[in-house]
This record gives sequence, structure tokens and C-alpha cells, in this order.
Amino acid sequence: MENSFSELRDKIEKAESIIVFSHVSPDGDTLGSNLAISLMIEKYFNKKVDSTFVGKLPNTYNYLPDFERFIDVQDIDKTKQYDLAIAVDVASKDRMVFGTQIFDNAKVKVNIDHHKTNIGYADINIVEGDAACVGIILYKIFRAWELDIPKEVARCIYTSLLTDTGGFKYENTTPETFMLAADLVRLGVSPTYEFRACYETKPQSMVQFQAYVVSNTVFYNSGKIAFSKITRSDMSKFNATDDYTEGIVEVLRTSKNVEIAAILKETKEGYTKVSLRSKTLDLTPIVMDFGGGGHTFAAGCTIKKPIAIAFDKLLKRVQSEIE
Ligand SMILES: [Mn+2]
Repeated sequence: MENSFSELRDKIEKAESIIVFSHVSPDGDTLGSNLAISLMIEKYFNKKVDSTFVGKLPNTYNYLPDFERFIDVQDIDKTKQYDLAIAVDVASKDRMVFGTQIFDNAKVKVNIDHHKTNIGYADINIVEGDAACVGIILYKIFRAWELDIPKEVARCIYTSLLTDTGGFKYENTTPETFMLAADLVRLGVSPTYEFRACYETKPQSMVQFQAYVVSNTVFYNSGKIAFSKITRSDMSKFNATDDYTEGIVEVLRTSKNVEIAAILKETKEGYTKVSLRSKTLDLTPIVMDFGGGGHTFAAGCTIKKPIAIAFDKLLKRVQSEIE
């Protein structure tokens, strides 16, 4: 691993044009990590970096330093050949969508990730399946390079850690994650400020929308199953954007008896997107039956059925797991 750290440093030193990629449906880890490595390269290697996103850039993270630097990958000339392309938190190349071609065109390709399913699709692959977030890996890289981490970069890494551990509460929260958090706080990060900026800046209509969806929850099997649904007319009634649905399914799981919680969302006519959470049951066999994927306790799928039918189908499948 240390070898690839110095190899990466060497490639950065030699490169004149550098691009960094995040994955589609960007989250705090992919965006925080993107900013962290972009800012470090500009500061210590004096190179300009194109920091890109694909899809929709969520406003949730606009408190991050230099957030305005993000460029939509669709605004980049597809024929441009970069000396160096770095993908952060990108489990598979197709997660770069419109960026995949530009990534493939680059002279040197780098893949820094923590997904266990990552097959190592680049020239330099720094993949640590046990790392809680990509921010941890970057921190190790910068330390190995013996570079001081400025506060702005520490803040980006902190967001990566905060969001991928669900606020230090998922199973990936280990002594190492707390050690890193402690170091970042020593570097000037304020946990209170970052938490508020990240989680307590919802628009009013988002709070009301989420309360509405939670209030529509239906419980089954003595409260072990909690389901709620979101139709397109719910979305328009509250002027809701896609980020409005984030975190609602976790609220359903907070009910004492709930073992499996699900939010079903009508995306377009005849398509229902499902987010599932469980406390102890493995969700992967359920979502795989519907062509989905994810983690043991957090998974999802899209059912190509109208929402009412999808609801019944999923409920039956989930009930078969509970009984
Ligand atoms: Mn991640």
C-alpha cells in the first residue's frame, strides 16, 4: 500500500492536467474526499485540478470549503486527455456515468476507494475494504507524504468520516475512526459546526415533507415491519427535490419493535424506488430478488411496477423473511 502512495505522489508531480471524479448521486464521502485531494494537490504540488461531479450536486454539502470549484463532468470536453485521473469513492467505473470515457482516456488512472466489491479498475488502485470512508485513506496518504493537513482539508475529511459512519453510529465505527476524528479536531475542525452544517440546515418544507411521510407509516406484523410511501404528487405538493427523502427510512427504524423499515418512492410512471433498513436481518436476499443491492442493514432496489403493486409485492417478500 505504501508503495502505491509514493507512486501516486510521483504521478501527481509529473502530471500537468489532473481531474478528480466523484460517483453519481454524490454523498459526503465522495465530495469531501474529492475536495480534500484536490485542495492538497493545488496547495503542495502547485497544479490546477478539475474537481468534477456527475448528476445532481446536492446543496447539503455546500458548507464545505471551496465547494464552488465543482464542475459538472458533462461540461468537460469528452475528447480531452488528462495526464492524471483520480476517482474517489467510486466502487465501479460505471458509477462515473458520463465521466467514464474521460477517465478511460487519461494517461494514468487512479482508484482510491473502500468498497469491498471494487475490482481495481485503474493503473494505481488504493482500495481498502475495511476503511470506514475514503477520507481515512486520504489522511493516511497525506501523512505518508509527510504533508501538514490544513484546516480546510481536515474539514473535508471530517465530513467524509461523519457521513459514511452515519454520525459515528454504523458498524464501521471503530477505534480508528475515533482516532482520526480526534486528530481532525486537533487540526481545528469543530464537530458542532460541521454537524449543524451537515444535518441541521434543512429547508422548512423538507422538515414538513419528512414529517408527512413518517406520519403515513403503516406497521405490520406486530410492529416489526414499517412501510411508508411517497408518490409523485406528494413530491410536488411539498416542492420536494430528491434529497428530501434522505434519512426518512432511518426514522422508521427508530421504532422499538421494527426489524425492517422501507420507504417506497414513485420515481416515474410504473417505477418504484425502494430504500430498506433493518436492525439485525440481512436485507441482501430481499433486494436481490428485485434486482437491487447494497449492504447487510441498508439496501435498495427499483421495482418496475406501479407503487401500489410494488408495495404489496415487497411487503409479502419482507413478511416471508420475518415469519
Ligand atoms: Mn464512501
